[in-house]
Amino acid sequence: MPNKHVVVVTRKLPEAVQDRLRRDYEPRLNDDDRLYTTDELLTLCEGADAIMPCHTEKLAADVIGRLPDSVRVIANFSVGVDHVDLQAARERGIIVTNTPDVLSDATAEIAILCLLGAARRASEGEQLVRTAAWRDWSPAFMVGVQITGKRIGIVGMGRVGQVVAKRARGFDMEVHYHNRRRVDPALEQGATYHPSLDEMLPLCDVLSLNCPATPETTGLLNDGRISRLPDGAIVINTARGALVDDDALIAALDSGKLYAIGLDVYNNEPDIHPGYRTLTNAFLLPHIGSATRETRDAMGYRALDNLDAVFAGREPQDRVA
Ligand code: 8YV
Repeated sequence: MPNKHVVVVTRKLPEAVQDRLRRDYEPRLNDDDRLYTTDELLTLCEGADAIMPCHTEKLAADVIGRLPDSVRVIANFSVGVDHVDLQAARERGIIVTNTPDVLSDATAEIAILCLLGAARRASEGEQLVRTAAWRDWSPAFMVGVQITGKRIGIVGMGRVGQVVAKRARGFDMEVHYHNRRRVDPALEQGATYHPSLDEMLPLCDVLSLNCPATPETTGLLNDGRISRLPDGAIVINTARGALVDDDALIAALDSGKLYAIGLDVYNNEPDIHPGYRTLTNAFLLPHIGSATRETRDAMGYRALDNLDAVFAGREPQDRVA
């Protein structure tokens, strides 16, 4: 039997995924689930054929440049690939793959949680109960905003955006979207396409960010764009923190321009902008969009399917570089 290919697995993956890795590869596992330094990672990669990283490993151009020649493929355990310098990988002839589709439902669930959590003041309410500060009930107590029948604008009508739209329809929301291209009308399900983001913004009672972080989308939600939203709008972000200008968002929450936000992703996770922590109108989650047992297994299998394809000499289905 030929030697098994060596795979560096940067974080502890679900047991079933690690079992398959042990069966088909020679994995270098991280059972302590410790975040490797770049130097540790590069040392671990000596003689390895592949890396299975998460978004916690920043594979910038200089890191890719220092990878040993043996590494032929980076099979990400994530759909987002903003942590990998794809051009640098291409230049070194390293194949890069991601894990689309399998996390769309889980991430859309968290988008709806962010939406409801922000609109119905879930953080505040939970705090009141937990800290025994809940004293009374009155008609004016903990009044939030109803989302049923409101307008939602989705930025990025890809796989996740489409599921968010579907769930939003369950709340009778009117769906608008901005995307680089109009999606197939059969997939729109009555949603209105806006080629211009700026023109869509005044229609958004709720704005949901669902596009990848790229140089073009970095800082997309800035002061100017926030000012185009209706007063009292709600913003939710389950994509990437880089899409948002934190100072502008925090200022808009402070001033009351925005009613509330629901965030699952941030710039510089987990050391997020401290301004978010004290805002009562912020519903904040720790990047758990894909964190369900079912989805994490499926992400691992999908990454392994990609690895299997590369080592079998086939084109991996989720090649991004
Ligand atoms: C993952 C995500 O948990 O897949 C992505 O792009 O943002 C998350 O849902 C994480 O990135 C895993 O590496």
